[in-house]
Amino acid sequence: MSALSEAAVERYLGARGREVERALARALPPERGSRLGRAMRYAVLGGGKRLRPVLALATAEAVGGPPARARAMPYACALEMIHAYSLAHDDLPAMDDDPLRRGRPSLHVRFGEAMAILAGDALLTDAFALMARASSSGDPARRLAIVAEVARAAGSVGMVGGQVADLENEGRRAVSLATVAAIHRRKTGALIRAAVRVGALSAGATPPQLARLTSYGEAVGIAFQIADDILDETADVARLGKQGGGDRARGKATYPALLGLDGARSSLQRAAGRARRALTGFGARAAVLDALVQRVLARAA
Ligand code: GRG
Repeated sequence: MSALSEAAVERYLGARGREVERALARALPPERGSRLGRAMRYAVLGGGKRLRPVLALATAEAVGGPPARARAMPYACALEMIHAYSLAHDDLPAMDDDPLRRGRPSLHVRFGEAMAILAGDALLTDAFALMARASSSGDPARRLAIVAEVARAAGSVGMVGGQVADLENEGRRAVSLATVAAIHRRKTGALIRAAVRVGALSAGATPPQLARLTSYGEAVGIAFQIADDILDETADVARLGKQGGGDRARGKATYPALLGLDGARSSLQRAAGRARRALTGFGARAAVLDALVQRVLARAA
């Protein structure tokens, strides 16, 4: 696989990010329409790394080139709308009770609790409508497989189930590494895995390609979570001069809490290695997927 220069990766991610922003702005209800529409736009637009949609687009491109990337856009937007709903609901007083999101007041702080719940509900529902309407990927059976994939990743066996498991384990002593890994596989990993698989499915990946890309998506999901935990931990150490704020302070078991910072960094490296090895065989077309792994690593460096 030929490595991309830092500048080329920057250009690619910048271009994809702008495309995603434009497509999201079109997919959401208009700004002037209603307070609900404004709340939905506030939750989605104006922030966020857009990791999930960019993963979906870059995977589609790795399989089928730029035309496949364009066809994957409705699915990429739907994944980001679901991600935005999950963050809005996660910030609610009944969950993490977080007044800030992406450097701004959280949705419920800005629009009120009831509207934050309803805007999240509407984002989730509209995401499925967007995928159901996505005629660009042709074959209705393929579209149905994608919709089922996203439903599985977002629902009771995926993200929501993972969030429930996380809440149930809060404050418990001696949570094992296996439990933490299982929670994150569902809570954050499932949607990241789905982003990769949706990109692959929409581009018509062969079963062996899909299997390799699934391994990539699973390893990226793990790497992303470990990096997030490390960032949380090191930011707290820098800010508060002590170990463990963020999730750890809320009584949640994290990778650094279980493994120590060095152990978490080693696990992160191993997950990144698995992700990169899964791309063998895709050649230069997977250079962006490879660069995204490097990005995840760099965040926690
Ligand atoms: C409430 C149904 C429901 C689910 C919530 C994903 C999730 C489940 C909660 C998010 C809590 C959290 C902060 C998890 C850590 C990892 C994570 C998902 C961070 C946020 O994702 P990024 O970094 O966010 O991709 P941006 O803002 O860049 O989109």
